[in-house]
Amino acid sequence: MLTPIDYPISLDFDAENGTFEPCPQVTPRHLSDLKEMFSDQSTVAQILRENDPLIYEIRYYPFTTTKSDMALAVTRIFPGTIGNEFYMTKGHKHQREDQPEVYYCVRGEGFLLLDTLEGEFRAIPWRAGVITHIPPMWAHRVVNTGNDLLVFIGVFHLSAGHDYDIVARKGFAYRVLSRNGKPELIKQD
Ligand code: PAN
Ligand code: ZN
Repeated sequence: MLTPIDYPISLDFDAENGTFEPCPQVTPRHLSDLKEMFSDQSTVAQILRENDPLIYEIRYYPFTTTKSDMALAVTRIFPGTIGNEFYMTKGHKHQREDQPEVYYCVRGEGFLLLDTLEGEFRAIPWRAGVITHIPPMWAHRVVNTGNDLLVFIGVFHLSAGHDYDIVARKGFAYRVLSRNGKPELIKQD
C-alpha cells in the first residue's frame, strides 16, 4: 500500500542496475501482460506455451504530499526479441489531456517512440544521457535495441492516468524490428 508523505525525501539510486531504495512498489511486466502489442502472434503463443519471460520492470516512488502527486518511475527493459521485434514497453497515452512527462535514459540504447495516434509520429534515438520531454497527448513507448539492460527514469503526475487500450486498438505507426541484428523502423499496415 502506498502511503502519502509530506516531507522531503531522497532516494538512493543505482544507475547501473536501475534500482533505488527505499522502493515501495515494483511492477513486473511479463510477455503475457503485453502479448497483444507484439506483431508476431504465433511466436508469442509458442513462447507462452513454454514460459512467460520478464520483459521489463517498473519501480515507482509516489512523492505524494497533501498538495501534489508527482511520481518517479524507473523502468528496466531487458534485452531480447519476440520473433524479430525488440523488447519494448506496453506504451500508453495519459488519460488527462494536460499531462506531459519527462524521460531520462540512464543506460542502454534504443528508441523512444512518440505518436499522437492521429497521424504524427517521432522515433527518437535513445542512449544514456538523453532527456526527452513528452508533450501531453502523445502516446509513448520505449524499445530496447541493445544487447544489454536499458534503464530510464520517468517523472509524471499520478493524476495523469494511463490509457493502454487506445494503444492496443490503434498501435504505434512504426515498429522497431531486428534485421540482421540491426534495428529497423517498419511502418505498420
Ligand atoms: C512510465 C511507464 C513505464 C512502463 O512510468 O509507465 O515506463 O511503461 P508502460 O506503462 O507503458 O507499461 C510512464 O510513462 N508513466 O507515465
Ligand atoms: Zn507516461
